[in-house]
Amino acid sequence: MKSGFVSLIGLPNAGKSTLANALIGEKVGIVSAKPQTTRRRVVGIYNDESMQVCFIDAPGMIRSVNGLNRFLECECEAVMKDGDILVAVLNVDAPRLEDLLQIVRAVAKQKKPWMAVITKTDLDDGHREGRLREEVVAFGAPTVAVSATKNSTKARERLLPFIREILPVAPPLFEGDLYTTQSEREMVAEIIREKCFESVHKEVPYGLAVRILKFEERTPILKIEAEIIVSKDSFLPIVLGEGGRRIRHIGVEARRDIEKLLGQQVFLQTHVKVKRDWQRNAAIMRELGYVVPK
Ligand SMILES: Nc1nc2c(ncn2[C@@H]2O[C@H](COP(=O)(O)OP(=O)(O)OP(=O)(O)O)[C@@H](O)[C@H]2O)c(=O)[nH]1
Ligand SMILES: [Mg+2]
Repeated sequence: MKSGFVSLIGLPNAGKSTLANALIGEKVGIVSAKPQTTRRRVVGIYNDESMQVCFIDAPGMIRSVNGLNRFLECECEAVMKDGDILVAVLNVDAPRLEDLLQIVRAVAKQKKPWMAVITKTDLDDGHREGRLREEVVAFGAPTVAVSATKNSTKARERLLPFIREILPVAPPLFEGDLYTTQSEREMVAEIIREKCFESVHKEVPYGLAVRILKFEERTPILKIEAEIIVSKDSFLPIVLGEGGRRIRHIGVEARRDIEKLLGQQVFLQTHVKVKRDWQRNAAIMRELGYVVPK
């Protein structure tokens, strides 16, 4: 039996969460067309008869000195340290080849078993893939190319044999039926954040967070109360929308996904609250779980 943690490292918006979801076959991490969607690491678990792979989906690699971005940078670095194996996720649509090579160098530097996955190949005429392969070959790591959205089954079939090859021999770390280490509360908060992102991402790029205030198991309906936190007064009417239309839409979309996730009827209440500059407020950041290690 083989088992271990496999960290997905790439640029923001590289398609790491999409790839993780495709490999696991369940939606464990939220996805959006905007960079910096993933904030805290998400562990998604793949099981079969001969291995258990615990994929760690991380925020994209960025450089920053403070606030939420500093947290994202630390989280990405920590994930690189915590993985037994690293996967450099290289998106062919990255604006600069050099940025992808930086990912490759950062991953190779860790001196751990690693591989490269060239992703979003459906967006490429083969040119960028070819260039990347030429560069990565010098590092001596196995490389596969996939599209996680066009054909996720094929992506899984291509990638998993390589992972199996480099995964350490070890007993499974988690029960076989578990596919993520996130709690239901955390997943629910993330689903709501995803719907907010989809709805208001142009106007409220990064100043938004979600926390669950109540999670009351009351059969047959589960009652959930969530708070959408925004960092500026001017964001409040944007999230609410005209006559509360937007927040209602977010609620409807989120509830649909939450019910699918939990397999039960849900009553979801959402409030929007302004906490000015919460990204620079250590106490709120801590409460949201965005803690920068000392
Ligand atoms: N065409 C195409 N789009 C993809 C593919 N994989 C992901 N995407 C899209 O790329 C965007 C970013 O995907 P995410 O999975 O959120 O990317 P990420 O690397 O997790 O991003 P962060 O969490 O922000 O660092 C989304 O719009 C996805 O639908 C792919 O193989 N092909
Ligand atoms: Mg992500």
